[in-house]
Amino acid sequence: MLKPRPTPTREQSSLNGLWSFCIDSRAGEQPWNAPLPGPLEAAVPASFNDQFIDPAIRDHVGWVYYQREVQVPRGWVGDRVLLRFDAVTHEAVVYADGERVGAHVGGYTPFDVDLTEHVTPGRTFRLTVAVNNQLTNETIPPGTVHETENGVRKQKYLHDFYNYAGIPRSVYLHSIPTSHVDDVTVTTRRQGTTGLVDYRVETTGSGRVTVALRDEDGAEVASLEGDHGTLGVPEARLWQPGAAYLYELDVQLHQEGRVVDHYTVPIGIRTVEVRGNEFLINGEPFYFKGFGKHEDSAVRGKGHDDAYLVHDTQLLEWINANSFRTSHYPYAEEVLEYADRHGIVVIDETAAVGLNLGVEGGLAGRPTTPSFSAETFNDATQAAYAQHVRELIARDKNHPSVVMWCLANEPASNEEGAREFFAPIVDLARELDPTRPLTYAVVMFANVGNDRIVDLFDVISLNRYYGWYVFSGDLDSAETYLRRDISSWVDAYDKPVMMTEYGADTQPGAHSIWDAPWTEEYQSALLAMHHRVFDEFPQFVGEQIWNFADFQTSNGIHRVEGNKKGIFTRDRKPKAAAHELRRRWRAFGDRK
Ligand code: GCB
Repeated sequence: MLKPRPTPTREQSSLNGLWSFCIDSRAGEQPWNAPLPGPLEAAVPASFNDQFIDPAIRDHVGWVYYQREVQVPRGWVGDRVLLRFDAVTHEAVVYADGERVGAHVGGYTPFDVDLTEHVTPGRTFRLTVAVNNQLTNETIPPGTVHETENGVRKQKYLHDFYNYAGIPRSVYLHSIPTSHVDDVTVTTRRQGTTGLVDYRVETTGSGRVTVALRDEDGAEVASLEGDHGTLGVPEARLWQPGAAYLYELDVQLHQEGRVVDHYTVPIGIRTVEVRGNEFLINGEPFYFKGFGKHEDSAVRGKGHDDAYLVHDTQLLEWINANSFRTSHYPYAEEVLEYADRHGIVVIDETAAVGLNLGVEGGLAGRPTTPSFSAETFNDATQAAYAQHVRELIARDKNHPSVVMWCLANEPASNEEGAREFFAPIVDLARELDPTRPLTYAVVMFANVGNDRIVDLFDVISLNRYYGWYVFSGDLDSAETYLRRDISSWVDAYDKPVMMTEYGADTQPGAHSIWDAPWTEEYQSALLAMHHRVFDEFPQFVGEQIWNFADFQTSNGIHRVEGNKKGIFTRDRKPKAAAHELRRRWRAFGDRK
């Protein structure tokens, strides 16, 4: 799925800004047939929840409506007119002047709605988007809705971040020519110092396809004719962690000697490979230093914000991190484009978080019902999951920053049915992208003895909370158990092992000279203990702390205004541990 981009044959107009807004109980019947009632407006892109002070809106469960007038540029006669939603969380139905023109399920991947037959260039139309924020056992991520004794609908979910919803990413009206480039897939290899760029172009409408590759100075370094082939780049500049280099693949579709469509894809020439217990980028061992993150900030919730993107990346550079995981869902595509340009390494995670009835809101419990069954996570859940993986890989396959897919966070990989549930998803991911390694984040109570799926994956990624949820305040015992746990994986598998989560909730300003949970000293001491242990294992390929910044969660007695495991506060101020990490990761240099 190609991101809309203005090119000589394509135009776009942003629909970001203020839209009329209304929740279903106040909207009346079929609100898409008329202007929405009431004075509310909501900003796009942003989650709607925290924009409003009314708790009935913030915690609303069900449908909400967004609406605005849209002007179709008069010059688009003869082109296809599309609407692009970069994300609508979690389900969308789209209406143009009251007519249903499209729908999509899945809150973190983009979709297009073709309006060509429904709108007229030069005229306006009323665009209404119905947005449903409900999670069920058949959505990704899953959840359940129930009604209180007082008749209030409540959304419950198993993941530990607030169920922000709405239109959190950009919306565009865009035009593409009738005959056009539908998709471009690029993979890269190396032969000595020559970079090989394998490409495949899909088109609608017949015609001649030409491709040209340009370097950062705009000089053409290779070109070919045909909808697939391999471009050779002598003395190729590689895309490297910390030293990005991007070429531009210029794709043109010609008919009768005329260029009818033109599209450009930034690409990086690099290889990724797992060999034994090493993770190799461009044939060199790579060690992940970084964080699990969230798309999360005050007021805008999960809304994408370029200023936070720039600032967060500055902080990653300041702290000497080289990577992050898009926990626990695909992030806005702008984030990956930025990582491509700035040499940041990304583990791209699906929204499959919470496929585990043994965990709730970050806490482990004892599952009363099996996670995988007809009533819980079933064939329909698996189908939604497969569709999500298809959409994620379609969107992100060409980003050089993405070096690995993380297919799930803390699934019930220890339960019966896990293998049947996940094996087809693993096969699908490998078929869609044979070039990138696969991993999933292993929950604390899935161990070498009871995990049923780890052999299907390439990298073992552990989420462990020694010193926090277990041995809280007892770092001595925590260290013993952590060492034993890592040893058990390292001994059992000839695969790279990394830590994708470890950390401690920390209230900035709380201090102690003893090992006291919640203090800044305790967070530092817990991390130092982990690092001591990691450094004993040559098979270890990375450390990603939970979390980059504090973030909002659902209510719970173990959460104080959300999860406080950030190394930075929610407004991105460093806690004491940030300075120590900065020193550790600076000293690391190119250790591996
Ligand atoms: C986890 C989850 C993460 C939580 C974290 C915690 O294992 O993967 O989403 O936020 O624990 O802090 O409890």
